[in-house]
Amino acid sequence: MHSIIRPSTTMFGTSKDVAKSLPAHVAVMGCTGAGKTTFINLASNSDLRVGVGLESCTDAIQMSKTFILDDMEVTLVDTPGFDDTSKSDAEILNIVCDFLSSEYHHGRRLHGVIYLHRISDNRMAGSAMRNLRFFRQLCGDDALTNCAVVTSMWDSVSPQVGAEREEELKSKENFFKPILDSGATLFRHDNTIESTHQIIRPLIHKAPIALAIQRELVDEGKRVFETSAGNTLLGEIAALEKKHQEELQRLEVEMAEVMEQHDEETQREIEEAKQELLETQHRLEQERERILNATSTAKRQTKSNSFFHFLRLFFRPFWCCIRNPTRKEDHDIV
Ligand SMILES: Nc1nc2c(ncn2[C@@H]2O[C@H](COP(=O)(O)OP(=O)(O)O)[C@@H](O)[C@H]2O)c(=O)[nH]1
Ligand SMILES: [Mg+2]
Repeated sequence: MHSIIRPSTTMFGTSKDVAKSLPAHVAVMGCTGAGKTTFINLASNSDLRVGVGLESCTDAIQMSKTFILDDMEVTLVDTPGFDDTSKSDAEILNIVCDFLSSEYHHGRRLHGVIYLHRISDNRMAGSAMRNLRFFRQLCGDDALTNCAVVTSMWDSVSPQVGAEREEELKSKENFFKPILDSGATLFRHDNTIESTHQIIRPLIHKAPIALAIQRELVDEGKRVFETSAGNTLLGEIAALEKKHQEELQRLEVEMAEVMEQHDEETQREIEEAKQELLETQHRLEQERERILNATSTAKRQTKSNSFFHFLRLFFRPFWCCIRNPTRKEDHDIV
């Protein structure tokens, strides 16, 4: 389950009065190493652990300290990237779905989502494309007006190179263009506290939203694998399994040939390659099982609620008779 860190409240902005409205929650998404935790720590004066080297260190949902911005209480939600070094995409999807469905189930909507992308990346890597796709599927196009696409690490590129990359990201159909066209706003983050607040400020003044994944899991009662994000992940696993199956068949044919030639060294190499493929196949099967068996918290709560509801319905007449045999009308009240 997600950890909730809420040790104190930090004041920013003009007034030190107690915040007037409900706390605004803003989630931060993006690749591992995009600077999500650093952004959150800076904005909220929190001390969530920041990544060192290539290892990711946020493999659970973490909440920042609550801070005051423009007289509003704000909490930022740190999410693990879909390229975590210790958890598979299915595990990350389950963690994110669990958190988002539980929040929505309890009536807590997000004010916005921030998607971070390193401008220092000289190409849109596969992991960046995957994270962007998950971000879009989890939010859904209707929620993009409450989203900010933020480029980070401007200090690691020359202003000219950064501006050229930004232009490309803005204008290409498979990068940020469709997201911006649907209402998301593009920001540059210069690693200062002022810039974090400039990005968060417009989001907290909007009405809170329901993300597509929250509607799918809670309102429509879908299981994780039936959602748009879960379905795409299952499709990817199936495509990989097919590719590996074809590779295995090719190796079998090759093995038959080298056995005829009594080439023992090549036989050993093919056997090793087969073994590796079989292990990958096994991991893919586990990954598929994870998605197929995933049930979001909200769904579990709804199920257990309906189970207890059923028990109450069933036992209520007997219980009422024992307590007060004369008040028969009570039997119908649940
Ligand atoms: N140069 C530079 N490094 C940054 C910036 N923001 C974060 N980092 C570093 O990038 C690494 C990954 O940051 P982290 O916040 O853990 O990324 P996360 O995985 O998205 O949470 C850490 O070593 C940070 O110190 C930035 O704006 N400029
Ligand atoms: Mg992090």
